[in-house]
Amino acid sequence: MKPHMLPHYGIFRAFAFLVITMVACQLCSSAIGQIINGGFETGNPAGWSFAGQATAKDASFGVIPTHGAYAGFLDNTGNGTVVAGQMENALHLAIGTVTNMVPGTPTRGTVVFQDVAVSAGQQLVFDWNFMSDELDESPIFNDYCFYSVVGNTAGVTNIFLLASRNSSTFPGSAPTGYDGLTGWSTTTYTFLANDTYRVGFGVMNVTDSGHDSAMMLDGVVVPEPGTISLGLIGAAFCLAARRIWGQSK
Ligand SMILES: [Ca+2]
Ligand SMILES: [Ca+2]
Repeated sequence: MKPHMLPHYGIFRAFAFLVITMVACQLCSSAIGQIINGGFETGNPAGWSFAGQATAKDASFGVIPTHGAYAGFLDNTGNGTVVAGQMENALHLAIGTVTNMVPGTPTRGTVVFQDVAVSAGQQLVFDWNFMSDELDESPIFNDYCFYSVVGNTAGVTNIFLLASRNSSTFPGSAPTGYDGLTGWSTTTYTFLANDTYRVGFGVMNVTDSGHDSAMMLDGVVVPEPGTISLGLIGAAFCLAARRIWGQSK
């Protein structure tokens, strides 16, 4: 290479690095899912789709949110609730999936859900809390709450019981109108394949449609892959670019 070409070549290489890095970052960010309003800090379920009755509560309700001022609140009693089949349709679950989670006949409740595009190895993390007005009633009223993860293309269909009137302990101080509260727990789910998943949360009445139970949600996130991973990807692109431009000299 002639000496007088060097300044232009250096600028061209720097520009090429910049473009490649920007494209790499764009590719990474487009593969990273984000839960919208996972902490319900709008004071309502904005960003969430739902079937049933969903709102948000602040500490004045009697339960302190784990992240910020509000937590999501899913109700299983009231005219706005839906039957199991409507929940299953909303969450892309097979008919009978919600119905068969616990012994007894589920009646009505609420689900909230979002679709999120993730890479294999990313995690869903959320805080939940279950309260019930059934603890001094018969065990046949086995109200429960659950979450589900259903892949768009990868054939993943998961539903998990989180708590029920009969299987959980209720050491927490319950808000007015409820007999007991499980207290907050953090649950983590790891996605095993790249895909878009419908992530759902639900609370259900059993045997009758009265004596309210409710599920609270807060801090629902799918954290981005670690900055170390992004750094490694960036370094790999830089090395590749150096080799390409190095060979072209
Ligand atoms: Ca919150
Ligand atoms: Ca009930």
